[in-house]
Formats: sequence, structure tokens, C-alpha cells
Amino acid sequence: VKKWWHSSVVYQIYPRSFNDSNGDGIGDLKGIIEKLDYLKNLGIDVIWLSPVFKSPNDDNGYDISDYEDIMDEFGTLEDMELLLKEANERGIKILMDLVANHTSDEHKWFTQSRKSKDNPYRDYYIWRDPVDGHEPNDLGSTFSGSAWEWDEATEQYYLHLFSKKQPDLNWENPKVREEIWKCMNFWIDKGIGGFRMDVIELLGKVPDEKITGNGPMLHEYIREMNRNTFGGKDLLTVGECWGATPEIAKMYSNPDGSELSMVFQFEHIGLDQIPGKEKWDLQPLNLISLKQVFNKWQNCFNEDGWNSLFWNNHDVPRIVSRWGNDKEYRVESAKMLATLLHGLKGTPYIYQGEELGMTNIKFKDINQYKDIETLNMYKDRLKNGYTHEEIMESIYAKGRDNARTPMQWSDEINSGFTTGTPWIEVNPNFTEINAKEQVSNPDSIYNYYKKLIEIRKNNEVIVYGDFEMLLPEDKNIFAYVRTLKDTKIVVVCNFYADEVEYNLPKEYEDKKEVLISNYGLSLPGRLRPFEALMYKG
Ligand code: GLO
Repeated sequence: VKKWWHSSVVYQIYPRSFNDSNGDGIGDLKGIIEKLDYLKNLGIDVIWLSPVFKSPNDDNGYDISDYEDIMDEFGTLEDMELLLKEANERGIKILMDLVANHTSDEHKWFTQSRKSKDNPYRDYYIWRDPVDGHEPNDLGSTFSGSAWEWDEATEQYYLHLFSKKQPDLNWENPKVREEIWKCMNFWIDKGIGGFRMDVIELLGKVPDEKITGNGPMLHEYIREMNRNTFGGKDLLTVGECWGATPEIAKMYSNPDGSELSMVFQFEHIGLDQIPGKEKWDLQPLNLISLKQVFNKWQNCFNEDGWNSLFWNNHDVPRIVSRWGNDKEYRVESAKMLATLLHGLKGTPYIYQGEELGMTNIKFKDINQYKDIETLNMYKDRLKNGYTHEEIMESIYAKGRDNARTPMQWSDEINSGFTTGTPWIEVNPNFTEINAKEQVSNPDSIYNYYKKLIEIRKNNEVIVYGDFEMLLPEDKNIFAYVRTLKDTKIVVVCNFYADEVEYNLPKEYEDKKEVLISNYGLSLPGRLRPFEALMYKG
């Protein structure tokens, strides 16, 4: 069964870094409204808004203190209603970012909960007695250190899988689940297009058995959520699932509509880290492994599941710096990576600035970084004997602030992001890389993305066609064919800066119509640095 979100393209906004309308150095909702025409022109259908709810910003809004109100820095509830109206008028839907695994420690549920053991909100969170005078077990926080925090007032530990200002909600408590349904319905009634669900796979955790992801009750809770909120309402719901396998993904995205629309899984994103170690422990990407992972996810669904396509989000480094080349071949490699992804089956997500080929940042001083994950890791590793230089190398490669420097709108002061002092420094390459230049330049990365989106809209084969990997053993080239009835679309990408020769099977050699390419005329049997081609075969 066809769904509207099968052929949609989603654009993720990290509001803090998108556009500041009032000069306080922090992006805001009015700033987003000012840029809706820019997004409309790009051709996207949906905006995923990273959290805009009330928050003390320990984790930039992923620590929510009120789910039914807007963060002061971002504006008011009226601004949010206006944004929804203005977006809807342009045919753009808005996904809210539902962070339901944890709240802020400043949420009223937690301030109550920590007061006393018999407080009615006590069981909204996960409290445990000490074991032999220390933490109940050795569960760790994603943001370094133990996941258990001692609370003097009632002499118990509470669980926080993220920062200690992000206590985990107790999903076993039916009252917690009802509160969350209520918040979700509040936003559904305001006319949103759906939800992106933060770390959804943690909801079924069993902390005493050290089970965090994919716990036994997870899918039961999601189905209950579905029945009580968005079920039957034709909204887009996408779950952030770091540890999904195709089997698990089929449950989440079952087309019977009992759970979510699609998964957002990260198997490809983990390929440049040493298996079993942390994300900071780097290894070079092996293209063959990347091809195998894509091949698996492109072929695992037979109308029984749906996947997202992405290179970037607010948690991962900029793709052109990561697997492209952000120097001599920045433009070519950004376009190649875009071609590779946008020819695949699934719903593509573009992260703000990706459409400009924005790059990673290298701050010299650790104090220029703002992300709690990076700052905690820095202290932790320094204590554990790593050198400053080693740690900075990991941060340059993987730090989340790579994706969080302000959007580069123009070559004016602060890249046109703010008239004040930006909350995090602007990447100095904004004079060269910015939206103003690219919107008017027909050869820009921006206009290339625009064309890729058009191609998806005009060719059903890209949305629904079968996928077949070509040249699976080739170490330099990523090539595939999509087929729907008599239509075939071939995509051929040189993943590296060296020119390569190649031979496709005879049947795909004939280029009937080149739909897009990042060089001029193609050469027979040869690909230039980062060359990408998409053609009807
Ligand atoms: C990724 C989230 C991340 C948040 C975390 C806590 O895992 O998108 O940005 O920090 O989930 O809410």
C-alpha cells in the first residue's frame, strides 16, 4: 500500500543553529519561519524539528522540562502555531521530536519524585537502593560515567542513561505512559505531521538485568502508544533505533500500522569505529563493508517494512568531511554522496547545511566546544591517560558539534545566522560556503540536491523499484540498479579521489538518458575523482 511518506523528503532542523531572528545568538522559531521559502524552493515535504520544548538545555533541548510549552530562547507557543500554519500553507509538514525515554531533572515530575519515597511521582522514575554502599550495577551513561546518580535527600540512586540532568522515565508505570500520550495528543491536536522518536529502543529497558535497548516490553509499549495517540491518523512516525536488525525493523515499521511508519537505523554509520569500542575509537571506512550494509537494508523488506536514508543528523559528523573530501573535491564528493543516497529505496533525510556541503569544524580550544557528550568524554579520557592531541583527533572526527555550528546563510557577519554573538562559533569557511551563493549558482550543491529531489518525485522507480548491487567486489565504486517494470535506473559512483576504470554488465552500459551527474559528459568506462552518474538504462 502506498503512503504519502514513501515519496517524501525530510529536512532536519536543529533550531538552535538554524536562524536567529532576534539577535540573542540562538536560533528560534521566527527564524525558521523566515526560511520556509528557502526550504520550499529546495523541494522538501517534511521538517523534523529537533526539540523546541521548554528545557534547561543541558543537552540542547533533549532534556525537556515541559512537553507542552516552548523553550524561552526559541519563542512562544503562538510562534509555534504560526510556524505550523506557515509551513502547512506551503505544503510542508512538521515532525516534533519526542524525547520520552527521559525528562529534564527540572521537569515537575522529577522535582516531585525526588522529594520523598512516598511522593505520588516517585515511581515515574527509576530509583534503586545502593548495593554494598555503591551503585546498583555498572550500567554506564552514554555521556560518560555511571548511569546511576546518588540522591542525598532520599538516599537512593536514580537511573540516567544520558546526563545526570536527564533522569530516565519508568515506562513500566502505566501513569507515565498516559502522561506521554497526553503530551503527544496535545501536539497532534495542533496539526503536526508526526513524530521523530528519540532513542525509542530504550523504552523497554530492564536496568536490573542491564538490558537497555530492545527490551522485552518495547513493542508492546509502542503499540499501546500507537492505539492511544497517532494510530489511524496518517501521520509520519520515525523511530531512532541504533540497534535495529532487519527483523526488529519489520516490527517497528509493520505496514499493518500497529507501530511506526519507519525506522532510522545506524548500521552504516558505525562502520568507521572499531567494533566493540566507543564511537571515538576510529578505524578507516571499508567501502566493501559499506556496500554490504546498504545491500542488506535495501533488500530486506518485501513490502513489509520501511527505512530512512541519511548520512547526517545532529549527532554525527558532516558527511563531506567524513567519507568525502572537504578540500579539493568538496563539491564533487558532496554531490557524489548525495547521488548515492538519493537513488536508494527509503525516505531520504537531509540535515541542515548538508545541502550546502557544510564541513566539520576544528576548534583549537576544548572550551570552544559546547556539547556535553564531548566535554564529558574529554575529561574522562584525560583522566584515563589519553593525551590532549589524541582526544582532539577523536573530537575532530566524531564530535557532535561538527554538525551544530550555525547554518551558513551568507558571507555577511556570523554567516548571516545572527546579528549577536552566536552560542557556538561559526565555521570560518562561511565566506566560501553559504546559501546565498549556492541558491543562485546553477552548479551548486544546493541546486544539485534540488534536482535529486525532483528526480525522486518524477520517477516512481526510485521510490518503489527493486534494488540490485552492481560490482559488489569493486573496492572503489558504489554502483546499483533500481528496477520497476520496464524502467531501470543505474547509479554509478566513484567513492575516491583517484580516477578508476570500470566495466558494468553489458545490459547496463547503454546510457539512454542521463538524469544527473556531477561532471559534464561522462567518459566511457572511466570515472573521474568522486564522479557520480544516474541514468536510465
Ligand atoms: C541521540 C539523540 C541525542 C540525544 C540523546 C538524549 O541519540 O538524538 O541527540 O542527546 O538521545 O536525548
